[in-house]
Amino acid sequence: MPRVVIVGDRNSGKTTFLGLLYAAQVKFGSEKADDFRFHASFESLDEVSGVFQRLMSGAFPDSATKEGIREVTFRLSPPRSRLGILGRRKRNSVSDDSDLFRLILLKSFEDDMARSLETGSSVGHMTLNEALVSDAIVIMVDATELAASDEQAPHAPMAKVDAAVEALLTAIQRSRAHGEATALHPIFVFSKFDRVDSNSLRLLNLESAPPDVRRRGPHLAYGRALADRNMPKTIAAIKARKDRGLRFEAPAYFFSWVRTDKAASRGSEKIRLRHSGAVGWEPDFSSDEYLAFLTCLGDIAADARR
Ligand SMILES: Nc1nc2c(ncn2[C@@H]2O[C@H](COP(=O)(O)OP(=O)(O)OP(=O)(O)O)[C@@H](O)[C@H]2O)c(=O)[nH]1
Ligand SMILES: [Mg+2]
Repeated sequence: MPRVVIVGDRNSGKTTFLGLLYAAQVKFGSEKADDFRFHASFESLDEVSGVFQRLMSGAFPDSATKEGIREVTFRLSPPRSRLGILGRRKRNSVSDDSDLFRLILLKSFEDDMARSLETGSSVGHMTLNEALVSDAIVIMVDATELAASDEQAPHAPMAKVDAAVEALLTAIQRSRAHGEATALHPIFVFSKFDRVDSNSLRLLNLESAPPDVRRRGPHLAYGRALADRNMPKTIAAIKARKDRGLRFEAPAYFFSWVRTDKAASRGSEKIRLRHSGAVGWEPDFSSDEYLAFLTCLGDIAADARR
């Protein structure tokens, strides 16, 4: 079962991401029934659908649900077109065409990493153990914290996250150095992109919004520019070539946003809903990016089977 570990700063949008992933499942599960099937497993369904229902009522996850979710299991069926090769394999049942994923949220990630960086001790056991055997690592980058000017560089809010992720990757690298060659897929997800500071984009001569995800080259270049500038240590760790053991694949980049309106109560935001043919209503979010993300996971699973 492919394992996907999600890491990110506190309040970086991890739970919202899971809720929107569920929304994407609802959307594509009904619009493209035969292309995409994504079911939250029974154990995690209540919690994830709880977050989803909250989003549908216009609210972000509350602190109660924030505490709850640690892990989500879901099933993802590859699009029919990709079943060509698989179809030739002997399969016991139809459901075998799909992949069961484990999405694991590393809760104590930031604290764990900070502690080990300060004290020079090794990374917390739990954190490492979960990440050790993962096939992909989703690095949640809060787009509202991207560097907006050059002066900020050494003290950028992102520097701490960068150092923490670098430390995690290095630890994974070390622990897998003597094992058989394996691959780990780094996936950057830039969250809250509706709230990105235009200065942090202008700093890198980037357009005010990422290119359509179907324009693969420009989309990749856009994500790469942001990660290179804001997560330099992590990128260096990914690029460091090793002769043996773990191999980091080229990173993938996705952008998450949801449209919001000012709510009546001060300071809070309300999620805007939009009409959607199949489901009626859904949050107004970057569903194309989520579909591409799910496709990316499908490819990773197909890779792992080979
Ligand atoms: N405008 C906007 N705000 C967002 C978005 N995603 C998250 N937020 C804001 O960020 C807050 C935190 O989001 P969560 O999804 O709870 O973040 P988290 O990483 O799960 O937080 P913890 O579990 O507490 O570490 C939300 O309450 C929203 O205010 C987004 O796409 N757009
Ligand atoms: Mg959360």
